Amino acid sequence: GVVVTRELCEARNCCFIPASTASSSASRPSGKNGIPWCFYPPEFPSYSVVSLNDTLLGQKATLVKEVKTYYPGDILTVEVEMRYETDKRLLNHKLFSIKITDPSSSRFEVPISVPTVANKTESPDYIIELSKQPFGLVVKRRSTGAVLLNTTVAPLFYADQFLQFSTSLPTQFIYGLGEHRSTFLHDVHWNTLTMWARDVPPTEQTNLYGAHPFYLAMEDGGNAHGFFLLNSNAMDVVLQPAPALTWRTIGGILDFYIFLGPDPGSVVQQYVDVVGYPAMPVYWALGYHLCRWGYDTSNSTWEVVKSMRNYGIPQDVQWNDIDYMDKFMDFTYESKKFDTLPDLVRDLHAHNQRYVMILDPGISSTQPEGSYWPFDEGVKRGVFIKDAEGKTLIGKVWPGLTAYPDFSDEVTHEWWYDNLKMFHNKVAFDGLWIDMNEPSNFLDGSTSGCPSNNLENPPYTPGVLGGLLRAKTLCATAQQKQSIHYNMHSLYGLMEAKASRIVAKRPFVISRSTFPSQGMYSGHWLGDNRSQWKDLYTSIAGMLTFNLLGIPLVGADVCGFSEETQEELCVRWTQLGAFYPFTRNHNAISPQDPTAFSPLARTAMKEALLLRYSLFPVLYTLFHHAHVHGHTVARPIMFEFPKDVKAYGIDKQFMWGKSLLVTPVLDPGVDYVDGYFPEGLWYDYYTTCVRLPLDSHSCLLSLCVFEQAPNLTLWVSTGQPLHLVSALSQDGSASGDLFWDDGETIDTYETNQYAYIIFSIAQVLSFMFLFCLFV
Ligand SMILES: *[C@@H]1O[C@H](CO)[C@@H](O)[C@H](O)[C@H]1NC(C)=O
Ligand SMILES: *[C@@H]1O[C@H](CO)[C@@H](O)[C@H](O)[C@H]1NC(C)=O
Ligand SMILES: *[C@@H]1O[C@H](CO)[C@@H](O)[C@H](O)[C@H]1NC(C)=O
Ligand SMILES: *[C@@H]1O[C@H](CO)[C@@H](O)[C@H](O)[C@H]1NC(C)=O
Ligand SMILES: *[C@@H]1O[C@H](CO)[C@@H](O)[C@H](O)[C@H]1NC(C)=O
Ligand SMILES: CC(=O)N[C@H]1CO[C@H](CO)[C@@H](O)[C@@H]1O
Repeated sequence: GVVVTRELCEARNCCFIPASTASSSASRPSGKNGIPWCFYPPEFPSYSVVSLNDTLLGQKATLVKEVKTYYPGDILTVEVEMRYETDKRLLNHKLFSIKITDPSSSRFEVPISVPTVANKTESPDYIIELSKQPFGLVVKRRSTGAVLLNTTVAPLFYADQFLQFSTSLPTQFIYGLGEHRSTFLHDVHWNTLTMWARDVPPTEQTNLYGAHPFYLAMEDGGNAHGFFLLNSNAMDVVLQPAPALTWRTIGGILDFYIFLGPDPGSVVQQYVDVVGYPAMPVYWALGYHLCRWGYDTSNSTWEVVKSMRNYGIPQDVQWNDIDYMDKFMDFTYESKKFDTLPDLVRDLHAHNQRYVMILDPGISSTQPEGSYWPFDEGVKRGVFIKDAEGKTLIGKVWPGLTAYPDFSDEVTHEWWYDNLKMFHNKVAFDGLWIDMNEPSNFLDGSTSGCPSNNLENPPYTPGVLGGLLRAKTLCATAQQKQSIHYNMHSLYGLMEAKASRIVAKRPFVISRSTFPSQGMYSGHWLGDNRSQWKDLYTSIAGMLTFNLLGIPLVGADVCGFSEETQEELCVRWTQLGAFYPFTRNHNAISPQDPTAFSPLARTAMKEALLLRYSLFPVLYTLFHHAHVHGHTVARPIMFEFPKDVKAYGIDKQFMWGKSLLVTPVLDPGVDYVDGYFPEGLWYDYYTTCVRLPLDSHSCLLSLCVFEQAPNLTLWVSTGQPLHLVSALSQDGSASGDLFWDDGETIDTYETNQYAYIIFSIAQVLSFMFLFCLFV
């Protein structure tokens, strides 16, 4: 981080409070805990409102600043458009959005489609107060008066490469702001979260694979609100103990949304309504996935599959990492060591299992002309990202020197599709794992470096790992169809995922790099973690955060990716992983699939996976609600108990939906768990839930949870009878639901090819009535 000194601070006309003299009684946040504090004085040059007019959807203001600040490219006149949005759906009166632009020249805007609204709300849930001189905005919750946003605490900056505003926060309880490795609840004590997609093993205080400028906040009294800055440029989000938050981005515009909730689940729904609803996954996406970097041959990959079958351990999907490729080149397979790959895939299909392999964006650029169609054809069609001079930019990844497809261009999507189709004719894969799409580069920028200018070396560089925008990626000046890489960088994974959804049935894509709206196109795994107990624990926060970001199909590498796992850790991880929405065992060193361990461990893992398979109807129904209503699948306890402040920091337990609470073992050498149970009547799923066997022709029921007889694959399991597992509340009632369709046809909900069944039980005078409603 940047060292704050009196000189640096005062050079910017700011006030400085050294760490030692800071007084904790001051109302202004001061240099507590040895951290000095630099802030803008009230008289710092800022914008004033010079005109304010009503519009169809709200108001429009012109802001003018008289005096330039020290940032180059200061824009002295900006326009603010405030929209009091309403919508025919659930979001009525709950959304307020603001767009601040430069009226004299158009600036980069993130190319994702957000809903356009037609009408202005007449009775919003919020009150807006505009401060004219200096410009500032206060947003209050009408029902409680809580101040959700107050930007008058610091001046607005709107320079070409430096856009900043700050707000006080009504709470210390802030979540979201991915992708970072941290506890689920963020620390607001001088915590800078930098966003800029980056290939790096998950590390604290570091920008990771994806960028998600969205937070959810819990207010006093259990209300929740959300805030989304739709901006893809490199940025810092600085959490301060006041509590306060500063957004600092180096490009684009300021375009933000406030979601009024008022409960946390509704905030996520309102966010997802803006960025896009997650796709309904193909049913087998929810099965057990097995992968390894280091299967030397297709035969050894196959051996594991056969061994899993022999031991009766569920497995729906087998994967390969880059080992399968010929010299690590996309759309090839190593014909000697992986000679039987097409046969393996046929065998998987014959057993109702699936095959997924990795694809990296980098396309080898050094093969003899005429020998590697993907590159030759790509050059011909002009699909690759260009350097500042218009030549194909060359970087380096696993196959050596590579060019990078520009997925912001439709032409590239066609070329990508053609490649996939040709490869599919050889190896009939079922889904794609798109890795290295930050995009990752073993070099900084390109083989020939990058130009020296203000895009490569902006006046201010956020706290990105490596200190340079081009660190282990492409030059900021690289040219893409829709804009320069400086603007497009963190969108690469999103655009590649979009290009990769190309099959007739529901596509299966797992992406490392992600951006808001990614859930429409892919799931995500939490990256190259380690086989350590700490990584087991932090995976829960990662999973919960991505559910909050509208990407519910998420999980960590079960048993850990790097370093050697231990048997006990791997058992515990499989038990937790059985409750990841997406569960894949993957690693880089010795085999760590369930069959590699002792009979005791193997059996424990098998039981955990059978439990997951028996709960498939629950999980599948939760994904339906994510797809249609923007609900979370795995969710923090506080989503269901928003008034219970004790639940706000919990990230060692989580829930599936409303009624299933998971309390995993996260420490070595223990055979018990300490968990928190919010008020209510809780049943032990294993011992006290009532199981009523019902065949599939009867009325199907779901209350506490819903089970099916598990089997080796979900295809077989879903043909088994369903059981109702009921857990009644104190008054003897319970309810639940089930979504059921063919599991793979696209848009079954949208085209009415599904069954949706709602159940409720009421107990009157010791008779139990079962109600069943088919919708
Ligand atoms: C508001 O209206 C006035 C007078 O009609 C006009 O001069 C001004 O440009 C308008 N301002 C904005 C922000 O549209
Ligand atoms: C907008 O308002 C008009 C007129 O009051 C109404 O007919 C229309 O249905 C509204 N549209 C939406 C999306 O609410
Ligand atoms: C907003 O912040 C300013 C500056 O700290 C403060 O004077 C003002 O009272 C705040 N407004 C509200 C509504 O809290
Ligand atoms: C894989 O197994 C097949 C069938 O047993 C065999 O013909 C082939 O040689 C093996 N491939 C390798 C690389 O060992
Ligand atoms: C799968 O189903 C078959 C046939 O019903 C049964 O024999 C087998 O035991 C089941 N496997 C498991 C793991 O439950
Ligand atoms: C190989 C690998 O991914 N290991 C990394 C795991 O993460 C730590 C930091 O959290 C790195 O130091 C390791 O290199």
